[in-house]
Amino acid sequence: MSKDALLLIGGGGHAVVVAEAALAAGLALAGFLDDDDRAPLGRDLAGRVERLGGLSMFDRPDLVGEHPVILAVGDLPLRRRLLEGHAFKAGAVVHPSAVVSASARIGAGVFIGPGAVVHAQATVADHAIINTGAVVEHHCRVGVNTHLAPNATLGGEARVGDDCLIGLGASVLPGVRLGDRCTVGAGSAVIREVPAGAAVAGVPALEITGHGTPGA
Ligand code: JB2
Repeated sequence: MSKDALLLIGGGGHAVVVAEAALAAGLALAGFLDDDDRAPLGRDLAGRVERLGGLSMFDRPDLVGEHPVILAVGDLPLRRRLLEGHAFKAGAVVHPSAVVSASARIGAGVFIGPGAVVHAQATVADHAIINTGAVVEHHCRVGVNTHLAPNATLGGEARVGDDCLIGLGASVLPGVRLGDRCTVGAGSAVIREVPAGAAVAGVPALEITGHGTPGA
């Protein structure tokens, strides 16, 4: 197995999407880590990728030290926990149908899904997910471990902090800022600044409480 082959952390639905995108981009897969020996990835891509150990990177430090790694679970707090305390080389996956400006800055371990667009001078920080069909307009910043769910759109110069979830089809108007750990409900339109840790939903998006996970 080549040292360049990608190790996926997780074997659920998101991992299947990341693995297929990696293969479409011509990357080799080393395998995946998941506690569940019946995780969907092993079934859906049978013969092309196999489970090599439990979900924690501590389970296979040999593989984590040798291969580029991508977090392939969707749950943001879990992703953050998996990141903590590990030194590893992160590998990015960009689906070949995504459009990424030559002037955009793409961090380590980022996933950019089919049909997504990242425009001029945008920054996508480490371990962010720009999921299927999401749009990051010019001069935006997407924070570390932030997830733009499918078809979410950031207008030009919007800034989203770390560990945020921008839900399916949600829009953030140009220039609007969101702090760290925000959640935006599916289909929302965010028209003004959102403070760190807040959950907002609706058109226009208003702060909500007792929200569960409205985003994805
Ligand atoms: O504590 C845990 C945990 N420990 C192991 N929480 C969660 N959520 N998952 C854990 N796992 C492993 O991560 C499970 O064994 C499972 O194989 C994997 C999560 O897979 P699942 O298919 O449940 O979710 P996902 O993270 O791959 O996909 C979610 O996020 C995507 C972005 C789904 O909501 C998808 O619909 C979404 N597109």
